[in-house]
Amino acid sequence: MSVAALPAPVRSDFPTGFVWGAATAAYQIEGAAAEGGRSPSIWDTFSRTPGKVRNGDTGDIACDHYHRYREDVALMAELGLGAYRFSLSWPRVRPGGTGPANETGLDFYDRLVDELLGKGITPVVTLYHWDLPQALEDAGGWLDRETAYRFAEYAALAARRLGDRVPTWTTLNEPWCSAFLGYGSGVHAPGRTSPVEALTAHHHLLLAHGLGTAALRAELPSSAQVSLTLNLAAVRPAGRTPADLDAARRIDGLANRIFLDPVFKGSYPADVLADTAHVTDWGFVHDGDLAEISRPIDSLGINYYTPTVVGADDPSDPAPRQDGHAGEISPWPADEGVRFVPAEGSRTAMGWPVDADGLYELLTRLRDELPGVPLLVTENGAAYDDYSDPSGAVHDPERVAYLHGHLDAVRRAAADGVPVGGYFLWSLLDNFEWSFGYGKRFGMVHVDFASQRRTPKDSARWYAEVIRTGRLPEE
Ligand code: IFM
Repeated sequence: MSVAALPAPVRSDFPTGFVWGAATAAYQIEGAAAEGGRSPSIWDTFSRTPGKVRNGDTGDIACDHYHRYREDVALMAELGLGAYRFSLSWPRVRPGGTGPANETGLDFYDRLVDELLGKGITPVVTLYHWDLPQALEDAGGWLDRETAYRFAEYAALAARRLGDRVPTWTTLNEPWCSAFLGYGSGVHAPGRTSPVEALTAHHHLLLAHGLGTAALRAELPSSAQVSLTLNLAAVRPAGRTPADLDAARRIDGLANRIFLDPVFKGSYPADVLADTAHVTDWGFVHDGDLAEISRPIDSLGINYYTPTVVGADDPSDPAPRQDGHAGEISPWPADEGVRFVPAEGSRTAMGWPVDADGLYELLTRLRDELPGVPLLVTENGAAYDDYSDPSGAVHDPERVAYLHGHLDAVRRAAADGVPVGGYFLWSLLDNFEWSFGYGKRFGMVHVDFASQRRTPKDSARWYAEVIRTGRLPEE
């Protein structure tokens, strides 16, 4: 055989076995809020509270995925996804937060998992993506450490039913948001605004992660992977003055090290404890909690959208302090003296600056600080004001450019030795974007919420081609 007859070598830009996926969350897409025995969650309550969610939107119907999951899985298969990251609705699996599992709720996830596996798509389950059963909130929510024990029980019930077919389990999605937006700035459910409560909830969420990890290990086959997903921040100082550097240290502590240290080292960072000493004495940390929280996990999920630039506050500047989370009250406990500075660059429809280097910075930092911990990019994507043109097509060149830049950052990081094993685009579908309602479209598939018609945007076709070839096209 002549050399010329050999097939062209197939060379991927990404590591061997790289997982290509997309992500969603239960409350954002499922709908069927009152079906199959599901009880209300804190987001049902919050979205019904006047003024909390734009336009009064709720997740009652959302993308109606509960009824249309077959169509959605078929779309995933058409796009060539290798994995699908979705969350279970705690109030669907264990309505009211205590007692036996709701078999009807678990039946839905059974069907979804089987549908995925039937199409060769690996299910990746998140247990908590912010929809706490309202009954547990009424009993104290994340301010009560008992909630962490209820979470572990729920984890066990879910793993018992689905653990034979789901290889990867994530305890929590973005506990920073649950604690700091839910209890700090109040822009997320349950809508509380107290720095000490934000830190208390933070600790109890981490305790839930630790107890949940143990519960999962007890139920799952030894081959199963247990993970945690954090929205870590790529924190940059606005300038080089000591005050700017100190502001960056403080926010790095509250965004990153307040999670990474307890989970991977079994301790809270001394500087964070000192910075927050006027807020709390951290008496909610009990003996043994940090040993629970630091149980080994198999990988760390990273959600990245935009960098965080901070400097020293300038009291003479009348501009309101901003942190990109839509609230007037700061989500950060003990951020006195810190000013959030908009990063450079074009912005998405969320107003978030586009900066792919932040993802590279974050991934390489984790390579250096957590040697040997496998990483997954469990969310990355952008909202734009997409619309369907008269021919029915949805052209979203900005999203394609965003994805291209961020996937290139992942490619560069992998080439520089970061053990990053996969990428999950946020999101599969346009969906309920929390306090922004349906006004912000993150999907690679457009959803017409009146008709529930799904239309893959240009970005979906682009992503499918990247998956097929394993390569990023030339710009
Ligand atoms: O929609 C959210 C998701 O639920 C969690 N991560 C960020 C996304 C975009 O805001």
